[in-house]
Amino acid sequence: MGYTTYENIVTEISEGVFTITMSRPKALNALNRATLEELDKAVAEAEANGNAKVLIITGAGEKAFVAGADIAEMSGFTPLEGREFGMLGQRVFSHIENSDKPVIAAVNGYALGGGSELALSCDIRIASENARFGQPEVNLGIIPGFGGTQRLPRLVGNGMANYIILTGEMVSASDALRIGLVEEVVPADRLIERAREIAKVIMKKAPVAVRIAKRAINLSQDVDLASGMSYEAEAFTTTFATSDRIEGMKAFLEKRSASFGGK
Ligand code: DAK
Repeated sequence: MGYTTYENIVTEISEGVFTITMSRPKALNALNRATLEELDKAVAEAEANGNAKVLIITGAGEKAFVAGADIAEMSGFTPLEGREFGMLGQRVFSHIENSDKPVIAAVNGYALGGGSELALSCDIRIASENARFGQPEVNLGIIPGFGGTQRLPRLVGNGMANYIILTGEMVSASDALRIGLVEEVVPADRLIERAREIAKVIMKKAPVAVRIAKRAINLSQDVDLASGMSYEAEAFTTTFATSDRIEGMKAFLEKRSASFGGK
C-alpha cells in the first residue's frame, strides 16, 4: 500500500508503527484548515492499513509539536467560518480519540491551543523535556475550540483546567507530568524512540482486548458509573469469546509467551 502525499504532514510506517508528523515549519506546525483535513485523511490512512497497529503523532523540528490553530488564517474568519473551523477540528480530534488503533502523542516542543488539544485527543502522551503545554486562547479573545474545555478538565480536573485556560500560562513538561497531563517525560533525543518502545509493548498484547479496553476507558468519561460497569461487563464477555483469550491463558499456564492472532 503506497503512501498518500500530503502538503503539511508526513506519514511513515515501520514495524507496525504508523507515524504522523505535523510539518508546517513556517508556522511552527500550526493547524490551518488544510492541515486539519490532511490529518483526518492521515488517520483514516492509518486505520485502513492492516500493518499499522499503533499510531504516533508528533511534530517536525525541535521547537514545536503544534503551536495551535493558525492565527493568521483564523483572523479573517466570520463567526460562521469560525464555527465551521471549530467543528472541523472537533471532528478530526474525535476521529483520533475514537480510532480503533491506540494513538500516542510524542510532544516534542510547543503544544499550544489546538496543539495541546491534539495531544489531549491521543490515548497516551509522552513529552520531551523542552515541551511546553498551554491554552493561550484567552490572549486572543477566544476560548479553546477543539475540545480543550471538555478534555482538559476530564484529564487534570476542573481546578487545574481553569488555571491553565483562564491564565493562558504555559505549563512545563515537568509540571505537565506532575498534574497528569502527560504520562512520561524524556530527553528530546529519546522521544520518538520511547514512543516507539511503548507502541511495541502495546502491539504485543491481544489486539481485540486492547481495542475494547480503549473504548471502555473512553466511555468512562461520558457515562455514569453503573452504565460504565454494565458496558465493561459486556465488553469483558466479548473478550472471552476471542481465540486470543484462549491463547493468552493457555500460554500463561504453559509458561510461554502468547502468540496473538487478533481474533
Ligand atoms: N499560527 C500562525 N503562525 C504561527 C503560530 C500560530 N499559532 N505560532 C507561530 N506561528 C509563526 C509565527 O508567526 C512566526 O512566523 P514568521 O513571523 O516567522 O512568519 C513563526 O511561526 C515562528 O514563530 P515565532 O517567531 O513567534 O517563534 P518564537 O520562538 O518567538 O515563539 C511561540 C514561539 C510558540 C511562543 C509563539 O510563536 C506563539 O506564541 N505562537 C502562538 C501560540 C498561540 O497563541 N497559538 C494559538 C492558540 S489559539 C475555535 C477554533 C480553534 C481554536 C479556538 C477556537 N473556534 C472556532 C471556536 C483554537 C485556538 C488556538 O489554537
